[in-house]
Amino acid sequence: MVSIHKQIVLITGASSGIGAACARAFAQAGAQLILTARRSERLSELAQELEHQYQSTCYRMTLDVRDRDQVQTMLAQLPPEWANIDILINNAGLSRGLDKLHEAEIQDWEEMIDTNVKGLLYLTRAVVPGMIKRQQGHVINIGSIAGHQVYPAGNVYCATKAAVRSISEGLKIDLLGTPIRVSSVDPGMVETEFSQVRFHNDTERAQRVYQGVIPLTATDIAEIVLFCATRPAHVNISSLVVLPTDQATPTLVHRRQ
Ligand code: NDP
Ligand code: 8X3
Repeated sequence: MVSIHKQIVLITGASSGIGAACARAFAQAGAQLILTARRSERLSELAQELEHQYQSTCYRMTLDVRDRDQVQTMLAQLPPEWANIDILINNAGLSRGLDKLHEAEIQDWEEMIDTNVKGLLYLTRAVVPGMIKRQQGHVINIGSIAGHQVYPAGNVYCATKAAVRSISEGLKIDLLGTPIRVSSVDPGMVETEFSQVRFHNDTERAQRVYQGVIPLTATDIAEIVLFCATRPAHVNISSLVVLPTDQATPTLVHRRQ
């Protein structure tokens, strides 16, 4: 395991779920964290927790990844001691709705495409040139099983995660010959606020997603992301699909009564 002590790690979507779990795992490993999301109160609470528990140094950045100008400005205005980002974890993302394509809300598509694809691209475009200049860096994208297999009514969400998969592949190819690594961690069912967001705060429907199943936890994924980041420099975990044991495909799930 290679130390990431004092490395600067920018995590998008750190206010919840997998992003918050990554923040905890990387803080415990001694990294310095740039925590970003839209909900600033959540970021403040998390930063306080990490500062208290791990004596971490955190920089909070209230950021909507869909806002290209905001991404560019806020990244360009980072204080010099935070500007040299070593690890970018592109985690911010969401699904909206689970509807047949011809019946879905177009606004839901806009939100998914703007966040999962364009937001990830904006961050990557802003951060990677510095990595190339410094000849050091690692981009870790959170994809999904949905990027590998399409499921009924998953249409646009699956398309965004297939796009993430292609972007990870493309970036890896474009960075060949540099020491910069690109990894994609692609989970199946993880119990977070994901389904709550997907179903527009229909809590009962969200809970049914995980009924009778032992899903992955955000911490399970964070440990894997940390594993990717702590391999020796010549090792790149290129793409990794991780499912609960109770899940074989997006739709084949073993449920206990
Ligand atoms: P959560 O809903 O718990 O977390 C999503 C995070 O993304 C939040 O911190 C949210 O912060 C942030 N986010 C959403 N939209 C924006 C935006 N426009 N700008 C900035 N941040 C944003 O879900 P998960 O932790 O499960 O999701 C994290 C990633 O994992 C997503 O990319 C998701 O697609 C992926 N994934 C999830 C799986 C699951 O089963 N849970 C399985 C496979 C992949 P805020 O609202 O404060 O801005
Ligand atoms: C989240 C997992 O199967 O709901 O990406 O698409 S799934």
